[in-house]
Amino acid sequence: MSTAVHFHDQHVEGAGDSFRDDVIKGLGRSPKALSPKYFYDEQGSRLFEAICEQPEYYLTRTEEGILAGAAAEIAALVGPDTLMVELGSGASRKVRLLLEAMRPSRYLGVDISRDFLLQSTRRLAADYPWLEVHAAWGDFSRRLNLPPGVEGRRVVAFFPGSSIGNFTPAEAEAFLSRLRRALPPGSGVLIGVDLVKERRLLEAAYNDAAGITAAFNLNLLERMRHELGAEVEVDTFRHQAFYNEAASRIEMHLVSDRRQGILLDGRRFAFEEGETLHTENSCKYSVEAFQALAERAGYRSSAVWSDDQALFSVHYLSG
Ligand code: AVJ
Repeated sequence: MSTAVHFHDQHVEGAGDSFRDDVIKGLGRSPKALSPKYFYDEQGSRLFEAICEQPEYYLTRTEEGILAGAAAEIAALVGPDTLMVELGSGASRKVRLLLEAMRPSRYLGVDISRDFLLQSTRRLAADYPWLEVHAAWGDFSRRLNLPPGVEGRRVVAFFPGSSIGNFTPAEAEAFLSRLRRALPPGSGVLIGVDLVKERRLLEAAYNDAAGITAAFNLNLLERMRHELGAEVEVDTFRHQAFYNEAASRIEMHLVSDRRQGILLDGRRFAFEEGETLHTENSCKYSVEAFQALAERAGYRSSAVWSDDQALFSVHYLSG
């Protein structure tokens, strides 16, 4: 098997163009808000990898522990010779914990960050010469269809990291049900879901002492400057992350420390002192609440794994 990656260009318009449209829409809204998918330019993807290494950010290492411990069980449930599709594949690190046990015949990484995706899948192909590696550059929250030539097999969608938490519960249910209809019958979903827990632990994870999450959040403003030519003074905004208990979610915002405007395309988007741009929701679930959501989306919850402190969960959903 060759170690070349099969590349599929699935981005809809220029990624930069939808960024511009969504920034203009999001800054025009009240309250101001922007999708967290725009965190992940090259620099943002790198900062996210650094977040995963922070001592406060328990999610990554906990999920990796769960996957490593459950790999044989997962493999037995799923069976070999599948097409494994990783949504938001990033550095394609977690899938490595499963490949030897699961022995899928093909892997498709889908990510919005083009160069990062290519580098990661190339490394994967080099390290697993028996695996046919595909990379699809695109926004899976917009389109879910498999690229031509990669469809038509038993599919396991791998959606780790609690990225599902970026959707509200209603959006998550709609997304999962769309995913189920986009994949061939008999497909399953292996999905990581962060669990509801003490406020202190949750808030620490999104306010690391090294300031990496702050840099990740503020990088959105850097992107606006560099990619869109926006006039914005990045250091007049600060990172904010807190647990909204009523909504079971971490919210991230960029807070303006003064009354000011962001200038973009001849428009001025006014901020009051203390006004925020809402940049992310990261929803937390109980195991039962997530199983119920998955069932409403048409799935059967076949198995669930957790760590001994019940910080994080991994679910296998059958379609
Ligand atoms: C990749 C969406 C799961 O919500 O924990 C990390 C992103 N944001 N720190 C999360 C993130 C701030 C992460 N997800």
